[in-house]
Amino acid sequence: MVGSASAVGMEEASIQLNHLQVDQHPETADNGASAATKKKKKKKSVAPVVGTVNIEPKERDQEVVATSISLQDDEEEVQGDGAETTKKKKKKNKSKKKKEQLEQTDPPSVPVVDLFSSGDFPEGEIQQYKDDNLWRTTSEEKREVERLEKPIYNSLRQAAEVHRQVRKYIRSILKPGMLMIDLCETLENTVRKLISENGLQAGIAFPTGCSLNWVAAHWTPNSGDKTVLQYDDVMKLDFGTHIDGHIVDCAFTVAFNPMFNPLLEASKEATNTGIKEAGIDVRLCDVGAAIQEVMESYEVEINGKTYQVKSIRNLNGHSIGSYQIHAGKSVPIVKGGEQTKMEEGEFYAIETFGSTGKGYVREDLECSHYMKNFDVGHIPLRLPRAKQLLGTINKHFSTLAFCRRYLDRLGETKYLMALKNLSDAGIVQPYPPLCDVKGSYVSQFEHTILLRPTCKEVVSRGDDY
Ligand code: HZE
Ligand code: MN
Ligand code: MN
Repeated sequence: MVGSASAVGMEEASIQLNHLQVDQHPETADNGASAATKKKKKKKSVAPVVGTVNIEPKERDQEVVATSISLQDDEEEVQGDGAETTKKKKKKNKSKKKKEQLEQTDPPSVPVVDLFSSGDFPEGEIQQYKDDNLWRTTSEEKREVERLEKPIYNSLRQAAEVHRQVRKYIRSILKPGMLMIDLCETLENTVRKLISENGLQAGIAFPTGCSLNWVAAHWTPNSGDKTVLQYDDVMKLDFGTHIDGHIVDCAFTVAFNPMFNPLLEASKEATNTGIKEAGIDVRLCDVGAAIQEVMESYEVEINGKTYQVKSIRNLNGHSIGSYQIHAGKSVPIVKGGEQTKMEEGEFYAIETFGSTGKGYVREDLECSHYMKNFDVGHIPLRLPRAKQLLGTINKHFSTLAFCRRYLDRLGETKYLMALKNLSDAGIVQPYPPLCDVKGSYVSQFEHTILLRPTCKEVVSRGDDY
């Protein structure tokens, strides 16, 4: 689970990701420049807990709330006798330098490291393993293993907190009529700010999927695309964040027309079922069967025709490794899958796709997503353009996925032939859009979960989904 040499790429062999340390602590920053407002009270909230036995997670450090009222640093709100609210200068107390708590702005601009001064990010939803009679929860041996893994969990929790804050903001600005490319750039720039983007150590884990209608996955606009979001669209927003290669892969579906609600509910509940079913020594096929059962219990009426929602049989969840979005194990979303078992310490993306179409996807449309093949070693290249492009890919993405827009913003031009050469050489894999039949509608929900030794943690869980 550590950034391997192949994750960095052989051309950058001198860089040892797992030995690099980001030194970006909030305390070292001069904290003045931020436009953030300050508040006096810490708002505490607790992660939701499910399962037969409630295990109290530790309190979240603080919940971030965007406010419309901004107070100056040296002002506080005072309620007078009348109804009017006034602003009053506080006495500055230099001896009592109380650390005041930063809160998020609207639009969000405060890096999440600055919002959690302890350096500890909130735990996700904790679930007890099914049929576990608490022995894992209490085992001193298991708890010891977890203490060693704490820095990795914390990195994932930071990435997840960024995901929650970004999706909350994006939902608030989503409207029919928006250019898809503007939506993506706003989302991506918000991730960059909140995660304190820093080379390969913190940033976007893969391109913003915003696949529409019968396109299930892996569509993002290429530069110049004029697609506009419509009232009757069903959009899957699938975006990823990472800290030190620890990836959060998490997605939801947006529809403005409430006629699609049952389709969205189907995949939301199917994903929650997959999460509940997942566990150490659980067979992947059992997760798939449980998911399909729930998914296909839903019906949706679209323009007067009723559909039984289908699980898309050739899409699945997957294990996640460091700098590796798909680490090799697939979590089916229909019955009849593999008998392979989930194992302690693994990370998974649990995702399900519900469809009114065939329930089967094929590659179609112009490609936007690409990723280096994780297992490929150093391959000498003679074509100078391909060699140069590979240098850019290694430096900026390593084995993380990227899209054409990301190459454009780095100043790369006329790279399509070089990209084709890298793909023909087996170095880079294209990931084209995955489509069900034209005219159908697909919904998706996805969370990243940790199979911790003592419990299951739904790290990307929020109050939204
Ligand atoms: C990208 C990207 C986002 C996923 C993948 C995902 C992905 C990665 C299959 C994948 C399977 C086609 C790729 C992905 C992404 N999200 N599964 O969530 F470029 F921007 C790898 C694979 N492989 C076969 N073995 C090699 C890896 O998604 C499938 C749905
Ligand atoms: Mn995803
Ligand atoms: Mn995924």
